[in-house]
Amino acid sequence: MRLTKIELTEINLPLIHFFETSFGRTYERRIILLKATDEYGNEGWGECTCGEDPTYSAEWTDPCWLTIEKILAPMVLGRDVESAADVWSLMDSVKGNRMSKAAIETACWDLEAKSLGVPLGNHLGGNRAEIESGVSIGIQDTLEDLLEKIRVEVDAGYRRIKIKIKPGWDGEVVAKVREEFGDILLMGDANSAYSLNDIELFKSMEELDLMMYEQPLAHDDIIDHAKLQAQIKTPICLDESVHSPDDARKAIELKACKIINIKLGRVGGHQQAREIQRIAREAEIPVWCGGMLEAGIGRAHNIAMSTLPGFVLPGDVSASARYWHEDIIDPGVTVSSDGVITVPTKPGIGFDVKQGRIDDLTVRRAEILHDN
Ligand code: OSB
Ligand code: MG
Repeated sequence: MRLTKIELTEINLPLIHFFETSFGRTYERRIILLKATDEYGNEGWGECTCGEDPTYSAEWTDPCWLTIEKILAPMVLGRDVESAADVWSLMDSVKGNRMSKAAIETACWDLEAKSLGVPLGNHLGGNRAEIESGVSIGIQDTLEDLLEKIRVEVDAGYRRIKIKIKPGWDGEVVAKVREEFGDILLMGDANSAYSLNDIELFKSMEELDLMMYEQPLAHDDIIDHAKLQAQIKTPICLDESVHSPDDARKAIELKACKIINIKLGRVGGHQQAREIQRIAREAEIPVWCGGMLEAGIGRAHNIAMSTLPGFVLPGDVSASARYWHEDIIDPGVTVSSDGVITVPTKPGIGFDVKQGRIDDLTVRRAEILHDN
């Protein structure tokens, strides 16, 4: 594979409903889309999953744009690699910046799968025809709002409900949800809002039978999570702390978690995600696919990744209509009344990209060519 052109497009896409985590609220996404073209004119799409500000991770829209345009695209363009699986290694000398790298790397996987005429999930080594879908529900203004939101999603058939927690919106809220909805699959995501000083809170919530506590402690921590996990039965799931296959190996060795959330952007693309999935599977650690409020291209990549064998728990990949009035792919992602997404069977990401919709939402573009 040899890329000849990388096109960047920033779109601004308002969310139907704000999304609030322990670090703040998002009303409108600023999303970088990436189109890669090879020497034969094959094309592939990727989406940079960074946030609008550096609160979930250090990466955010403006520096990601520059990093792709000035650093990563020139490293990849014109270079010959055997396959998409080797694109990661072209960017090896750059530290961090995994969401930026993933935007390029995932586009190369789409391009390659399309040029071979196979669905991306199969090309990655996955074989599921459908994936189980869960929802992530942000912090709401009132408990009533939260219960109402959960009711809608439970009635829609979603297989698992995740709610965001933070100090002041935790034990009592989770207890009310449990009381109202009985034995649904329920979990809490803290986005690193707590410390080891809160250990009594996590112990007191044990009786609420959460499937897992997602990233309770610091975004860059593994060791304190191991200390917490040693004192509670509820599984800890790491999100923010696992960037690489080595991070996953260390977290598993130290018993810092019993479950891992894999996000394509956070880990740097499909090759890294596959590797983390393999390591977790060997250690019998279940993984699931997280979400970053992606538009359709990112959502489609998440669906493909979720077909890999280690993805045994329902993920955060849910219907486009929960987020957008109109998605940038056709059709939008839909979820059946029994909570599954049918994996598309067309080549590559398996959805058509709506160029007209993207044009309407575009605020800037850049084209990076290989000049030799
Ligand atoms: O921690 O999983 C997270 C959204 C933005 C940043 C971090 C997270 C999330 C979600 C939303 O939980 C998942 C989704 O619906 O895309
Ligand atoms: Mg999370």
